[in-house]
Order: sequence, then C-alpha cells, then structure tokens
Amino acid sequence: MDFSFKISITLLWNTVYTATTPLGIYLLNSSGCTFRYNLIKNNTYYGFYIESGSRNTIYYNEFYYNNGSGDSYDPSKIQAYDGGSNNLWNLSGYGNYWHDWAMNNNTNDIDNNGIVDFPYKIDGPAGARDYYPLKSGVIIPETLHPISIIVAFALLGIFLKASKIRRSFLT
Ligand SMILES: [Ca+2]
Repeated sequence: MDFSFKISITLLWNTVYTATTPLGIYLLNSSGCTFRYNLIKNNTYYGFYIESGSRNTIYYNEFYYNNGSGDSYDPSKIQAYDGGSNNLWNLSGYGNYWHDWAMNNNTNDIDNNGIVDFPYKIDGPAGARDYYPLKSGVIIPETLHPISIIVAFALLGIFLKASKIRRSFLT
C-alpha cells in the first residue's frame, strides 16, 4: 500500500534577499511546486536550495550574487543546489537568469536567441542543469519590502510506504 501526501504550490513575484537567513528559498520534501518570476539576490549561501523533493519546476527567475557569485562565472560559486530528483530548472525552452553565467562573456549566445548556449550546472547530487539559461533578465517588479523566504514542507511531504511482505512458496 502506498500512502503519500503531496503539496503543489506556485510561488510568483517575490523578491528574496538575505534578511534573517543566509539561504534564499529552501525546499524540504516538496513536490510538484512551481517557482517563477522570483528575484533571488544577495543571499550569502545558495539562492535556491532543494534538500529533497521532486518534480518541482523553477524557471523565469532571476539569480544575482548568491553564494558569493559575481559578475563573471566562478564554478565554486554556484547559485543553486539540488539534492532532490526530477526537478526541472527550465520549461518549454526557457530557464532562469543566472547573472554570472549570462554576463560571463559576450559570445555565449552565438545564435542570439536569448538563451545562453551552454547549460548552467546546479550544485548537488541531483546533477541538475538549467538547459536554457536566459541571456537577459526577466522583468520582475521589485517588491516594497525585501523579504527572505524559507519554504519548508517537512511534514507535508511525508511519504509513507508500507511494503508488502511477499512470501515465496517454493515447491
Ligand atoms: Ca543561444
């Protein structure tokens, strides 16, 4: 018997700065959530951290200066982390704006289609990539009050599995 709780949310139009926590957005056992049009900036640690969870979709967000990243790319200062599985960092040919990756050089969008021609590597065991990193920022309105959000659904994502005990009768 499988018994599971799942949550599906959409987080839109937020500005996520460092305030009281060093992390930007944090997911724990969250599945099926969509994150779009969020400005994630100046967090001292990762701007987006997936501890666990699957089938979350993160696209059309802007990432600036998280995890020590600057105006050019440094592979030791990746802005997001994925420890889950089957999370998507792009959808329908559009990913996120990673400021360091987009600004790294002027020849990373040879075909000039607004998509950086090289995937952006996400840290963590998932081995995730944003396959369609945006060359230009998304137009995101700044909110009046900088906020930092922790999205933690520790209990909501409980996944209980009662496995059947199978007996084999050998003749
Ligand atoms: Ca391109």
